[in-house]
Formats: sequence, structure tokens, C-alpha cells
Amino acid sequence: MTELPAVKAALKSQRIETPSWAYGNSGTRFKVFAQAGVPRDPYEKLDDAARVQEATGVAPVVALHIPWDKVDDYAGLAGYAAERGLTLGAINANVFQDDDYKLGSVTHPDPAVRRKALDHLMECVAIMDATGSRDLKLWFADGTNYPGQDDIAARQDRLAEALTAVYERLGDDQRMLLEYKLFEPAFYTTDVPDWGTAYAHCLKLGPKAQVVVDTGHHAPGTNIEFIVAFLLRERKLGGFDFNSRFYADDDLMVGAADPFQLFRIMHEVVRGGGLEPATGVAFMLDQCHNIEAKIPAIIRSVMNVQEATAKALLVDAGALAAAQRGGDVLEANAVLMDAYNTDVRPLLAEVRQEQGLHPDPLAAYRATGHAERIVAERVGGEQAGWGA
Ligand code: PSV
Ligand code: MN
Ligand code: MN
Repeated sequence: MTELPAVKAALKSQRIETPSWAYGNSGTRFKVFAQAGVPRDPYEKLDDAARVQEATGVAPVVALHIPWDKVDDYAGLAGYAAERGLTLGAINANVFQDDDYKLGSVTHPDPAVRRKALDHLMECVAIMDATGSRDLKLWFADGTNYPGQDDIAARQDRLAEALTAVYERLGDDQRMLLEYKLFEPAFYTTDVPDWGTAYAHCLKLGPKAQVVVDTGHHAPGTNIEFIVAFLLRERKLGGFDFNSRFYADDDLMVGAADPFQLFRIMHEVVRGGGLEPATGVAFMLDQCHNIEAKIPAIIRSVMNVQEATAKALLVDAGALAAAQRGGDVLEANAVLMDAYNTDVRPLLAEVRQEQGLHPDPLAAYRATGHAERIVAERVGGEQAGWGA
């Protein structure tokens, strides 16, 4: 087992990135239930993110989605974040919302549409230059709905061409994170449907291109921790979009649907050295809080990631390795389950107190009165832009 001080140190240094869009209104294709007090602009999203950071101490990074978070002065936005103890994280490109993208973006059969999409991706890199963000996160809604609709292989050529152009534009300290998703909005083929496709493109591009694992983007029953172990071993795991799902891309709070899966994922992360900052794994949330209060839901999500991380850190690696070497199937499984079944809440409370934080982040947030203040002060909150 990792010594307790090392476990605590790892928990204190983990960084969880929260998504700007989770602070805004969101919903399903059927209805967006507007909540009182939600942010009206990217600045207010950062104000809310600062509350999450204040309560948890491990969430000082905020991902942006462009153009949902469009502002005139991105360096100014980064300055605003810095004043609140935050930095700006991944810049998420959005080439899925315009009418032009009906048949795709970078894989569209029309070169003019491809050009438009590429221009947006380049604009996102320019925004990264201004904000100091390390990561460009690319998710493409591109795909087809009907057999024969377009040439599957030709679409891969177009994708590779766009990715190469963006890759060449990246600065030395910038990365491209390619996210895959099995289906939706396309229902027949998706151009980046799985980790293998993302991995193959990233491998060709070079070391600055890595794969993002969104935990809601797989077929039911997929062994996500295997993917994590494989990508980490290949140095191609750029990060996570954490959320949980019961059916498809539900975007519910991470750790809500299947905390055991989250633990198994974090076990592979710890095992593969992915908690060490040098590995560069970004622990991002990608969630929508359609019916629950947003800031507390994000705090809860951060806590859920911490709990899974703590349990993973408590796995007795020596005992596990010995059982594995000896072919002791039951003992190996028991070692893992012992860690999973540990109640790590007292440990995390202690860690927070050592950091000068309240042991209960949700109680700490409630005590600030921020929830009541924003309801009184903010009128006409913004829709997150996704899920509607
Ligand atoms: C697509 O489903 C996705 O997971 C991508 O990360 C998008 O950028 C994000 O959702 C928007 O919420
Ligand atoms: Mn995602
Ligand atoms: Mn998604």
C-alpha cells in the first residue's frame, strides 16, 4: 500500500478541471429547465467555478467551449480567472452547431465547409495562445446516417488533412486532444467513433496529439479501464471527460451511475503513473446538470473523483502484484475490493483540513450564501448551449 503521507500528497495535488458549460442552463432535446441564478456570461461562469475551487481546493482549472464562451478579450478573461485563483483549461472547439455542418465539418464533402471548420479550429488555437491554455479539445459530430451517404474512407482522409493542419499550428507547449464517441448525432457511421480511430490519428500526428476518454461515449459494457490502461502505456492518454451514464451519453454526475467503474478507471490511472503531473493526464468533467443545482452538483462530482482516486491510491500494490504473480485469482480480486470497499470519506476530510479547507465541501459552499446571492442578483441566465 502506498504510505499514507504519499496518498495524502497525491490527493492534494490532483487537479480536476470543470467545464464552463456545466454552470449554465442545459437540458435534453425535449426541454431545458431554466434555473434561477445561472451565469449570464463567461465571467459569471468563472465566478461560480471559483466557488467550486474555494470549497474543494482541487478544481482551479476551467475548460471553455468556443463560441459558447465567446468574449472580445481572451487574455482579459484569463486575467479575470487568475484574479479568482483559476486558470483556463482546455479550449473545446465547436464545429457542430452551424447549419453548414449538417453533413459534417472537417469531413464534409464540400471543401468550403471544411475550410470554415478548419478556420474555427485555428481560431481556437489562437485563443489558446491568448489564454495560456495547454489543450485543444476536438470532438467532431461528423458522420453519416445512411449507408452510401458518403465515402467512409474519404472522410478519414479529410479528417487526417484537417488534423494535420491544426497539429502543425500548435505551439511547443500545446496539445491536441482528440475525443471519440460511438454515435450521436450521427447514427450510421461516426468519423471518430472509438479509441482505436482516435489513437491511430494521434499516432500519425505525433506526441502532441493524444486521446480523450469521455466515459459516456462507449457502447454499453465496454471495458473503459482497459482502454485507459492501454493508452497510458502508449503515452497517448491526454485526459478524461468524466461523467456517468445509464444508457447513452447521459452526462450525469461522474461516479453517480457506477462508482465501481470509476474506481477501476482510477486504479489503472494510478497503476500507470497517470496521477503524476508530468504524464499530462487532464481530469476534466463534461457534464450537464439539467434538474439538479449546478454548483453543488459540480462540487459533488469533484468529490466523487477524489473518492475514487483515494480508493485507487489505497490499493495494496505489493499484495496485488504478489497475488497476481502467484496466480491467486481470489486474493488478487480481494486486494482490489478491499480498497474499493474502504470508506475514504474520513481520509478526505482530514486531507481537506490539512489544506485549510472545510472537511465538507458542500457544507462549505452552502455557508457562503452564494446560491441565494446569485438568484437575487442574476436575471436571465445563459443556456449552456448543449443538450437542448
Ligand atoms: C460530445 O458529446 C461532448 O462530449 C464533447 O466533449 C462536446 O464538446 C461536449 O460533449 C459538449 O458538452
Ligand atoms: Mn465530452
Ligand atoms: Mn458527450
